[in-house]
Amino acid sequence: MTTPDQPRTPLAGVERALVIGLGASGAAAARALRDAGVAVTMVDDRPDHPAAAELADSGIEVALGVAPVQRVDGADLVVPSPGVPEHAPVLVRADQLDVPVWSEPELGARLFPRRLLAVTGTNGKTSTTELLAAMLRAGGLDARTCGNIGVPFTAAAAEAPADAVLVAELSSFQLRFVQQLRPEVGVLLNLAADHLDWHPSLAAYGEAKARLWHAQQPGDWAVANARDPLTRQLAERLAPAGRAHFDGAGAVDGHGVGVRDGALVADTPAFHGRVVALDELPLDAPHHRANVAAAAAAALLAGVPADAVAGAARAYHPGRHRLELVAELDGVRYVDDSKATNVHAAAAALHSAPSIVWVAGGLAKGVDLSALAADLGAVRHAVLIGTAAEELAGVCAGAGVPAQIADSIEDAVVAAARQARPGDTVLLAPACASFDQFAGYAERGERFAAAVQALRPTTAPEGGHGGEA
Ligand code: UMA
Repeated sequence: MTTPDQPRTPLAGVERALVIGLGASGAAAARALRDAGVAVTMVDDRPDHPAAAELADSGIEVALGVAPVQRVDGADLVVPSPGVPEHAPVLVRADQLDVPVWSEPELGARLFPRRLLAVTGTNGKTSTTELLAAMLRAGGLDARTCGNIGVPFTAAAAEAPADAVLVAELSSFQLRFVQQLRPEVGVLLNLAADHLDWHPSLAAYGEAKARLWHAQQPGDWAVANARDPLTRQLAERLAPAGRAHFDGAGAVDGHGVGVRDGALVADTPAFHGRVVALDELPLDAPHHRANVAAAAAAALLAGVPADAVAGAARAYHPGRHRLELVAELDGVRYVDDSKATNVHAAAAALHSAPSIVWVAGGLAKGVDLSALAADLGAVRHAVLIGTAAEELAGVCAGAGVPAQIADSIEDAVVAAARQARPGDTVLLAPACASFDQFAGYAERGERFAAAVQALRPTTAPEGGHGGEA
């Protein structure tokens, strides 16, 4: 097996590879391996995957509905899709047989070396990745977002010209199986309980994320969250290169970007001083200020001029389903934060408005939801959906917050509208994954928004949102 110290041809010794999962990530890995002359077998738990025929026609062996563990023997490399948990028998077997396991970004980084900046964390990854790419583009670089954000790393890397910079959002699933992937700047935004149905423990989850820094060398930078002790400790323990910090609410010690006198202020080797005033940022929310500080630190450390960083920060609006205002009806704001798929993200959203009717629930992913009790201070009433509804009802009861359970997101919106008074925010911040009721968080957000729009003719004539039901 190659190591960072022995760069050889990227696929030396790999003649047969097993790729698990026919999704976006698996398909990108399989195509790149096939193009490099490797014999590829793809497997998927689903017996009827829609991508199977096209992949099989392109010279890849596809075996559906078979236990992947049976296919490890004889493989020189296993590339699991991110959804394959680290305790899956196929990965345990690969370990026993000493067959290397590379995530798809690890494969892409080896096959197509490019300048790379990477972002991970429990929450804020997508926004920070987008912000960072916008800052690099404002600085004149050809920055391309990829990874967990939606475009497989390998596909983006293969298409990127040699002078492009990849800005990768990487999940713990992807980072768990990296060895040589080496971002020149790697940002760890925050760490809170999530995905404990995939990782064996919170410690293992954190260590998977810290692999972002594993292959870094002198001159590279690890950027951690000054306010998050777990990320600071991981950087101190596991980051071998330079260390910097970000803080969206206070000053930082040493290198990084923090807040002083109402502005983001940087201390980096290339730039010291004021970057942008907080009141120039389009979204006034604590987590957004932290994301901008993190992206600014990474961009400045990568050599982007401060005026370009500031311009991009002023222009950036977070994407869909992230504290997105869907409508304002009779003085009630309806806000879609469907992207808040875990406790940490939902807690941040619950501090974004003074008086909230909270719509939450879904699939809890093995995480204890009781920590949310401390964040319900602004919640007047909760409407709960999905598999975790009962558990969340218990959390609300413990915190003295009235709650009810609804059968669907549509019913939940109607119930929430009945409870809301002028000045309230009806906030969809589920704290859970969506897969028990929806194809993904985007569909959940769209259905929330459609249900809000449907309120207009039906509830308004009854006096709608004006009174307590
Ligand atoms: N599969 C198996 N066995 C398993 C697990 C999965 O056969 O044990 C198969 C499934 O049947 C399915 C295929 O693998 O056919 C799907 O693979 P996948 O779920 O890993 O998803 P991809 O379509 O390849 O998308 C992945 C990421 N998905 C996950 O991490 C779950 C996408 O992130 C990412 O955008 C894409 O690669 C490109 O890099 C999504 C995500 O939900 C947005 N990420 C998680 C999150 O943000 O919380 C981490």
